[in-house]
Amino acid sequence: MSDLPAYTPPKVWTWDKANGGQFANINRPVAGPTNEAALPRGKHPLQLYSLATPNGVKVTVMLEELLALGHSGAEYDAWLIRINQGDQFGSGFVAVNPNSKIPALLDCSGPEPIRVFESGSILLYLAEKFGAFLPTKPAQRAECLSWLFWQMGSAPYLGGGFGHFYAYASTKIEYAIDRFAMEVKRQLDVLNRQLADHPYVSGDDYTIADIAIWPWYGALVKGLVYEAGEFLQVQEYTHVIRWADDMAKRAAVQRGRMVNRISGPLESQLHERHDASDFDTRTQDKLQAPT
Ligand SMILES: N[C@@H](CCC(=O)N[C@@H](CS)C(=O)NCC(=O)O)C(=O)O
Repeated sequence: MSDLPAYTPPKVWTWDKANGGQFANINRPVAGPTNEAALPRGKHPLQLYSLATPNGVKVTVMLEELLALGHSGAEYDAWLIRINQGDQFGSGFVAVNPNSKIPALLDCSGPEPIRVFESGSILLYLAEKFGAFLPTKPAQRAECLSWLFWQMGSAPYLGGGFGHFYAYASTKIEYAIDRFAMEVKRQLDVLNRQLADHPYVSGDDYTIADIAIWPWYGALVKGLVYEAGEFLQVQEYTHVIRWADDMAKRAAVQRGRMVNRISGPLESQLHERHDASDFDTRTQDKLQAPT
């Protein structure tokens, strides 16, 4: 049982600015821009404004996979949005995503730019635009979209629920950690059962469902998020681990996870990507090397 003092909510909630923990500078109860800041634009048809969190990595993996398939129209500029510094509240970013969260995409290939926000929506938009990684037969397409939307509905329990209370909250609340650990283990079991019978999440083909799910649940079973591998006993989910390992071997996945990455080994960090050659010449180990 928790020994925290009992809390009785007041009649009307008020914002205690100081109570935001390590996210105090970005959490607030209102939307909209806080400052004027235009977004940069590069030369490619697609402009991505992002950071290599699991939601951001989904999109850079998708773009690298499209390029690997030969879709030159998927060439992109990836600009870094430092969410801990509040870049997502600049007026330019809010114009592309009124929800002030990465990733956000601007498709400048047509007469007027098209904005796309929400990682699932971006994956679907790109899959439809290029006719790739989304099955065309109705049953397979429905299965793929079901898993894509499963991810979008499930990951907030993992990130905002389990991850927040287990790793980030300044006070460890047993009730909250129990509730979300149970749900995350249930989600892992859902995936494990599916992957026991199928090479990929939605069946025989590699799709946007795999691309959406891997950065969250693939990383989780490899013990890479929230240092929670032992706590959740992730080694039990053997089929998810097999699939995560297969995914990690893909060259496009390896490239995608480097883009907009600002932590980890310097050779894995490509803060901005404007050209395919940047992977060889502009990682942080190269940029920081003494000349
Ligand atoms: N449902 C959204 C979630 C995006 C999201 O939560 N992005 C986080 C980083 S992973 C963010 O930008 N947070 C900044 C903030 O909340 O101010 C999606 O899948 O695109």
